[in-house]
Amino acid sequence: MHLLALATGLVGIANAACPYMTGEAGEYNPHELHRRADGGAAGDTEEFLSQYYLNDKDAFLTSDVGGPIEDQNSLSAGERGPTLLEDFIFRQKIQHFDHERVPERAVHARGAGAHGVFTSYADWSNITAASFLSKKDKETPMFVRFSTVAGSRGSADTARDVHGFATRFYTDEGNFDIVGNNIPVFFIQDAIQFPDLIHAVKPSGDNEIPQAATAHDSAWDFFSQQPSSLHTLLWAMAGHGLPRSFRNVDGFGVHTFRFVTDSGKSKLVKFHWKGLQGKASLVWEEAQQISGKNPDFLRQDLWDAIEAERFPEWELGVQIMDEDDQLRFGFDVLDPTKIVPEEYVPVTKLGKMTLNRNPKNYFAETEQVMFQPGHIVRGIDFSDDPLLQGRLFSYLDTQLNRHSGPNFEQLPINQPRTPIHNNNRDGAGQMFIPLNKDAYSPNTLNKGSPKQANQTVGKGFFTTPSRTGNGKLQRTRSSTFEDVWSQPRLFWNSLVKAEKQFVVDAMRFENSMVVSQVVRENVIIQLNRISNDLAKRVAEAIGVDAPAPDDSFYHDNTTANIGAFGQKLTKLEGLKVGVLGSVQNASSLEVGVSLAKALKDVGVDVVVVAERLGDGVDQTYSGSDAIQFDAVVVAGGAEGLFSARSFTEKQSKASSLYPAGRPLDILIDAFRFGKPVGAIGKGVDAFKAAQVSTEREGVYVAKSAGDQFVKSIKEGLKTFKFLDRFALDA
Ligand code: HDE
Repeated sequence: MHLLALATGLVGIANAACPYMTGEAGEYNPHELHRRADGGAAGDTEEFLSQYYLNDKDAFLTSDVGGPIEDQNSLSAGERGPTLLEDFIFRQKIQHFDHERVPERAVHARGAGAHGVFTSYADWSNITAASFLSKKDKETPMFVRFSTVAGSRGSADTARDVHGFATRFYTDEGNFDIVGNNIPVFFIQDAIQFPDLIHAVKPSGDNEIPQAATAHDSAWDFFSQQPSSLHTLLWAMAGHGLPRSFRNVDGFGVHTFRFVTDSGKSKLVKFHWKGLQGKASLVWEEAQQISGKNPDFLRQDLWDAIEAERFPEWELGVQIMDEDDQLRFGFDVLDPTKIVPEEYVPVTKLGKMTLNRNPKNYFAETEQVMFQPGHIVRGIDFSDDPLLQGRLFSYLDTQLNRHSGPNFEQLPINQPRTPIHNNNRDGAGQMFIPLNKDAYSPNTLNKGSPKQANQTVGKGFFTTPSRTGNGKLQRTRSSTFEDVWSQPRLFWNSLVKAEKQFVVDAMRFENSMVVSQVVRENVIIQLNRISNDLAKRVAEAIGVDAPAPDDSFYHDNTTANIGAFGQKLTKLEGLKVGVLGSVQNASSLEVGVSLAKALKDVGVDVVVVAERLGDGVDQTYSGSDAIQFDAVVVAGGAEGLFSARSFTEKQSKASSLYPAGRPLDILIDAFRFGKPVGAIGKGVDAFKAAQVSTEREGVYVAKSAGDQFVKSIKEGLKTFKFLDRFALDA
């Protein structure tokens, strides 16, 4: 085995003045933008898409071909007779309905989209000719779709899964997509294995169980037979699989790409989206409850944040490496199961993306957007990563299946904001009316147009001049891809104790669903190559003997910036504090009012919960659970609702407006899910009933909701999860 040459005690390299940033460059000859019928430039996505908006305000109902209709009843022969085939209104309506669905995405079927804008921090023309990076403050419209991978379109947002982070730049030189994930590595190294991975992870072939979950035999059978999956698996189990919000994830291009300058110089790059909100994840118990009670948890959060103009932001960064660096770090940078530790190559921030507008129509935009790793622009090029190479075929191919023809790039959400001129013709759903009857090249009859561009004339796309390809044809995995255990161990070594526990807990849960003893044993064999501690702790819970350590696999290296927990949030916008009050005591509801005022400046919403709606109550106990809040405060005056649960006749009567014990459940769950909790005045009695010590970290008690209390709650929200609440293995 070829072990990583990672030095121990990696030292962070300050991301100081960037060596690649240059001053303002001259104008970059942007291609002409699409023009609207009224002559206005449509660089802005909304302005462009608004050409296609269909507004039904104050209009008559019409057929698909424009005739006004009245279609509330079908046409029948006689009042009680059969419906007539002649009824074109009926036929059109039903036929359209029958064809409303397109195939959902084979993977990443469930997602949520948003429009935004990218702003370049500088002129980056010394590292790439990409025009959207050619000038400081240059703006480029964007569309982004976040997703889960395994679940079908109707599954839940908070299934434990890798999350898609697909971004499109509508640049003035065509569309550029970074179709990435919230985890920087992938399960396999060669695209030919993708169907195997997905068949293993998706529900069983006979009964389609379980939905959106890897907790079943086939998934773990594959993972244990294909150990290249271990690194990604660890990231997913550690918390990155359960983000609190799409706004709290980072994104990664995963593969190594290339930047190419106008003069043909190239560098290898890895793309990163670094969230300016900070990372936050859920814990498993919490995520499971959310899946049942609010399957739309993540899409709702994104939608609400944008509606409230709390626009989430990410910085686009790149790790920049020389062409000669491909094997320099002790692993192959073309291997998509590897990160390049930031200690080796820091991330250079190129610009910022702000998501600032919700789609108008889910199907037309979010469902029909078609990302492709093959959508690249001049100045960006591929690498020979075999996973990327395969994706270049798959995404194009799958679009043909989803949209029954080759014209899907003409859909409004997919159209580039640059004019399209080529000799592609016809096909289902052609939206343009091509005027050039001589659709071939070379031609003289249309004066040679559309003309071929090249690197200088027309500024055409060009491949990195230094790229070469030769060698014997062979079906082999590169020997430089062999070591698939060192980096999972690097990841494991770098987690804090509670995160390690989450990984252990997740593996115990998932494998406890695995029926085959052989599969469970194989899983432990692989985990033992990462860490004997991990393997033993999981083995103990799943009926497998503890393995002996295998020192030939182990090292003590660590790296920074890989955890999902333990870093403070940088923005609190859109987080929710639940104030548990009672309509029997008006002053308890007042606590909500004063907290709402005090937390407004940081964009935190306060939700007042009581027995029934009205009088300043936002939600009832019957409709509330701890999962809806990022912090919970018990207001003085509501303590009477928190008697220890006894199910006496008296208590059932007292709580007939909501399930017995609900207020106490909210407090206990909030505490055990690691959230900040607090009490005002007599509200502290609730903590006695909950048997929670007010001495614990993240538990705040005060006489009134004054400045000190508010400060504590804000600090608690920044910490987000109090990791001491989770029991660790001895
Ligand atoms: Fe995908 N992937 N993928 N994938 N992927 C799809 O394309 C595929 C991979 C990713 O929001 C599909 O339009 C293959 C890595 C995202 O619309 C499909 C391989 C990464 C999305 C497909 C991979 C991704 C997809 C399904 C192995 C992170 C959702 C429908 C070679 C870098 C995009 C579709 C959206 C979607 C194939 C591996 C991310 C079937 C063959 C690695 C974010 O074409």
